[in-house]
Amino acid sequence: MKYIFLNEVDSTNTYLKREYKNFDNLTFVSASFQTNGHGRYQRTWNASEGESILLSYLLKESKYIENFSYISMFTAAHVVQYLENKGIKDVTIKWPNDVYVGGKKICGILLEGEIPNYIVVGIGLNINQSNFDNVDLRHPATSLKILNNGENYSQEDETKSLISLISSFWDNFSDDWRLFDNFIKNHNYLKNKHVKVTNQALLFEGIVADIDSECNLLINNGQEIVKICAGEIEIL
Ligand code: BT5
Repeated sequence: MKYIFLNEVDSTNTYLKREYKNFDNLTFVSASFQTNGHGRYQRTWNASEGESILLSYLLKESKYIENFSYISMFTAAHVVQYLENKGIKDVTIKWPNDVYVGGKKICGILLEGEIPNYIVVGIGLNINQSNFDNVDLRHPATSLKILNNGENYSQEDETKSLISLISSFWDNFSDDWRLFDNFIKNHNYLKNKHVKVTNQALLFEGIVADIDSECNLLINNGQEIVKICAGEIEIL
């Protein structure tokens, strides 16, 4: 495992995408500030300097790069563990790429890359932000500071603690990854919620039934259970 810290970068994801040929599997990059932090579909990821975990890691070994959904869900599951280890309650995974606390977004995950060559996994996690007034939010947001009565956190310490959880998971990765099945299912924010799926050509409504062992979202549309492997979910 290699860890690179940058004071400022356009985006830790973009940095690893540019440099992936020069780095090994499980290289982690974090930054104090991003000038072009982004989410999916070119959306902006907002984070003031020093107030967030802004972290990306590189996966290059083909045995890992099977499925975007697994990697996104495993990463989210580690963010959940990291938050629960800090005593935070009501932490859930909003399929496919967010972590929520008490129904508010605390973390977003972004996977980019070129299969089968590499995947970059980016994590933005709010630690010290206490005001989101100037942020164009699609969903309410929260941070560790808000949840912990105004306590400030060290960006460096928190980033290292999350890296240590994630890297030990991938170091010990084996076919037993299915042990995570229940953990992910039990933290499914969308379970039993009425949702709309907007997947480019696909557009329908239904009630979320579960997440299956391949990390697909299962939705009951009233006639059958439909399996969704990627896309945008809106709660109705
Ligand atoms: C995501 O996208 O949630 C993935 C965000 C990934 C950010 C990390 S930071 C390190 C790495 N480098 C990058 O450039 N990116 C990754 P999406 O599901 O598209 O959600 C984006 C939406 O989240 C925005 O349109 C806003 O509504 C909202 N948002 C922006 N900043 C936020 C924040 N700090 N906290 C909560 N929500 C935020």
